[in-house]
Amino acid sequence: MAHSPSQSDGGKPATKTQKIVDQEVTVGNGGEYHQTAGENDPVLTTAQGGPVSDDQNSLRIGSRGPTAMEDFHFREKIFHFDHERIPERVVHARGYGAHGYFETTKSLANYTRADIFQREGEKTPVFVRFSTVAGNKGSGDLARDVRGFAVKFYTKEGNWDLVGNNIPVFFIQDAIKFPDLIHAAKQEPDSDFPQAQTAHDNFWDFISLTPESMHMVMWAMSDRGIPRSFRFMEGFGVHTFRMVTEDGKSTFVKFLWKPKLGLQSVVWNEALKINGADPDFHRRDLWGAIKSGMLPEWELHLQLFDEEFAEKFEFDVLDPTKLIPEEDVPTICVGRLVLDRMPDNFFAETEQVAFMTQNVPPGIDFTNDPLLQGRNFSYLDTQVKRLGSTNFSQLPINAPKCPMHHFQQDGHMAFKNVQGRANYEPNSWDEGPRESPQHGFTSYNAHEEGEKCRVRSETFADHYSQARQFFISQTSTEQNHIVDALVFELSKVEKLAIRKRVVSHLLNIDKGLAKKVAANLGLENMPDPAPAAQKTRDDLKPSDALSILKNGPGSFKGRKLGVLVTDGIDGKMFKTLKETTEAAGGVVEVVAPTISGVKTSDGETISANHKIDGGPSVLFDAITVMGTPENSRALAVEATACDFLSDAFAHLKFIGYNDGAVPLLEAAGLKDSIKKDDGFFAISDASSAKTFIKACGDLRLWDREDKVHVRKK
Ligand code: HDE
Repeated sequence: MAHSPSQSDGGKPATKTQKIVDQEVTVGNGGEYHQTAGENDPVLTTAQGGPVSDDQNSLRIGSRGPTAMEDFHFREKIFHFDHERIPERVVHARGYGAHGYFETTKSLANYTRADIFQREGEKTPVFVRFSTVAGNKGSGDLARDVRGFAVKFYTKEGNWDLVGNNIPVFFIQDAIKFPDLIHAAKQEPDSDFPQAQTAHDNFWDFISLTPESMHMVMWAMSDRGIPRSFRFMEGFGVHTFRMVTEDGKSTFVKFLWKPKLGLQSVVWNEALKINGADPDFHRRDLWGAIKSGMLPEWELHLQLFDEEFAEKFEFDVLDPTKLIPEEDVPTICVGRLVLDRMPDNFFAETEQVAFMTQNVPPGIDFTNDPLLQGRNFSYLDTQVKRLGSTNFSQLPINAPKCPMHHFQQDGHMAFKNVQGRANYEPNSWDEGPRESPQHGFTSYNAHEEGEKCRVRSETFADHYSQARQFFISQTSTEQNHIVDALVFELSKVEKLAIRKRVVSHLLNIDKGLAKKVAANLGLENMPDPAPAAQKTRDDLKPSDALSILKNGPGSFKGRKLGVLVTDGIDGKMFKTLKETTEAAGGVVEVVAPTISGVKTSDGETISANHKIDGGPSVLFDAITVMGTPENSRALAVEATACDFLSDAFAHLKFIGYNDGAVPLLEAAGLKDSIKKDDGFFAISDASSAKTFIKACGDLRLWDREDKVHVRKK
């Protein structure tokens, strides 16, 4: 059948959901494939609804002649394609989102009139978008970077956007510095590289000239900058907000999200390799978890405090480069966030979602944090630029789910407009909405007066004490990682003066840290400490909440075991290992020499998730290798199979193995380690499989690090 027109249904819009099926295709005269609509299939139409007969060939004059201008289907198709892109976000361009709900578990009626916090058990729909900050939309997920953690609550009193990060403090104290910070962090303007990384001169030049950034630099250089996945990271509202009651009483509040699965990050060399093996690692993780019913969950914690505490706290609660240690103001858990549904369409939802810090419901209010004040100005502007019309709030992902009545009208792409005669108020037509002093948003009645001035408050002047407190709160492993990260980044900085200037700040944080960084950079002369407005306090106590390793999971729940297999293995043992992993809440993925999988000794097929060169061990939290001696020897020739094992070892992972796999472990250079290293587990029965998976709950064997990594003391 050649060039047969599709069956027409008179241009009715398609009603059937599109699905991928094994369709019969016919080949046309010119060799092109046609899939024509059957009796019950939706008919392809133009955007105007006109049925399309041929979507493979444009209209032309003679089979080898010019294209006719009257081909409206071709014109419309190409025109629309040409306009598919919208500007990516100037920051946080790369992101991934999901739907879910927030359940209030503790009433806050004594602190706020916000409806969302009144009733225990109340569920509020949410959309959450996670992101990196500096990279472009197509950059890798494992960039060392801050992660955005933005939550849109569709409350009964309008949308509340809590637009936070996975780090509780920020680089700068005043929003006026934000363009400079971001310019410096992103690609350099002449070369347009490096993208999605801060390891370059411009960033460290700016940072070293901006001492207020030092606290956040410590966080970004810690393993917080390379989370294992969105599911294993915390979120923070950063600023101090207010909660306000019906009768106008205000309480300060900080918002914190704590993941139910505990905190986890990857190691840096692994991050570099994940970006190559699977740049969508974090996206795939969230997608896979939600689609398989392992719903990610966080608890919402609050730190509530009053003016009296704010007065006596050693730092200014309006300063976004400072946090309040949980030891000073313990957190209380007031709700849970569960993500249970991926968007139907990435662009419509995740790309077009518009978060704005100024979206707050009655009962939640701002403080004078100068960064928050600046953000409240910026976010509305950016949405108009990005989404192209003031009517972006009418898009389904942005529209409130509560009733909405206002007199805003018209503009580009308005599809909801005022009905009736009255489009203003007050009016005497007895039509339309009216303001409500009882229910409407009222600002906290703060008393403000002062001289107009461009100054930074003296109370913001201590830039190093909390940076030090963060550093001393880390385990020695985590401290070493901070050293390594600083050394990595500064080794990419070409100007020696900039490297030295950074070290001069580190001297104000911790002398040992500065010394190690200087030694590993090979700096011959230690610089003088940077001039400091205030001397670093050494009386701040370590805070356990600031460490990832002190807040790990202790179980393998939600994690992934990669099992490298060869033909001829014991199928029952594989099954036992899989069941043991799944019983602990983990997932098994199979890596095999070919994607069709392997045959067990019983002749059964174990299908593969990855061919060996596409499934490196960096994609897994722990690994097991199972083989027969002969097939292991044969596989040892494959370099990626050896990399699978040696990388897992270098990345401090727990390694399970059966006897038959030993030749492969030996080929990977791990012969001695099998016996000496505590991270190897021989798996031969249900009990040894259980012991192995239990050990995997520790996630890494940190003690191995000194054997695989050289660092000057
Ligand atoms: Fe943002 N930020 N930001 N930011 N921010 C944006 O809004 C801005 C800041 C954060 O998933 C932009 O829609 C200024 C702190 C997240 O869509 C823009 C300042 C924190 C997201 C903007 C800050 C954040 C953004 C870019 C300094 C943590 C992604 C696109 C005063 C508390 C939201 C957009 C999403 C996005 C401005 C600082 C978090 C330009 C001016 C501090 C998670 O409006």
